[in-house]
Amino acid sequence: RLNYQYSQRADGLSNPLAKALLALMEQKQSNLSVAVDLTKKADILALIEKIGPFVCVIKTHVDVIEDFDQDFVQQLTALSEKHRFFIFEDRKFADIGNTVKLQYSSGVYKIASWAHITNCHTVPGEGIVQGLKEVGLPLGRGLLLLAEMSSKGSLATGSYTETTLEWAEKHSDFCIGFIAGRRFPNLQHDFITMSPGIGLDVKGDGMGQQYRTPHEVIVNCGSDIIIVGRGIYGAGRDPVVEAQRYKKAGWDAYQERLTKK
Ligand code: UP6
Repeated sequence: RLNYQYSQRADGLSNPLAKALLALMEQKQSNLSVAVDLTKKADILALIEKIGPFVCVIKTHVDVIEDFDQDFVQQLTALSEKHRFFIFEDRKFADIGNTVKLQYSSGVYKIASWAHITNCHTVPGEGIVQGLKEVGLPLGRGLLLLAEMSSKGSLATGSYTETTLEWAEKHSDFCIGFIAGRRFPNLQHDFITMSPGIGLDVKGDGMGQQYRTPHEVIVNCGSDIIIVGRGIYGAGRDPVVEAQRYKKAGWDAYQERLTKK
């Protein structure tokens, strides 16, 4: 499957959102997701307006937005339609099934009502996937399981990661893939692998984050989507220039992988 084009792989995934995402990546020639970790609504929307044309997924952390409101959701949704990208709320749910159902559907954010994709830790057990699925599947949403983390000293390794893969296989109607640093071989179903901790210029952030290049992650490790945050809009950077640079780096790496024997 490493040599398959994203669009060819769409047939092998059962979740309609996963199919649509793979098709969009091929159309936009982008495997770039930008992690928009800013705290003001206007700054976030202005950044997305600029970089929207270059991304397949915009990743949010809505709980850091100081002036979050329903208008933000409407504007974000309008931008996702205008520039054609999917919205991934990086909520990292981590509670029992019943609680995550409420956190996903209700409260201030009502994440399930607008985020195409969300994700969860598997530390509480399989019930977390069941709970989120009850809310998300009827809405046509997709879930990513955190199989690994990019940060130093992460405990998501070994048998933790292995069991996470089993649950994804079991719930492949709703689980579209993983947050991980590499593609996992020998799975029954095909999944989309999204990798954070991507940087072309620096190796870390002094708080445990570890950066690798798009080439390393896509070509050497078989991941599908690079997630880039501060590399795009960090101090002194021009987000449009950087978004194009990371888009090219990610797409060139994918092209190289397709030709790899
Ligand atoms: N993220 C990681 N590592 C993980 C999972 N998620 O960095 O294992 C998320 C962070 C942040 C983004 O929450 O939003 O990816 C990375 O941002 P950066 O490129 O600015 O480091």
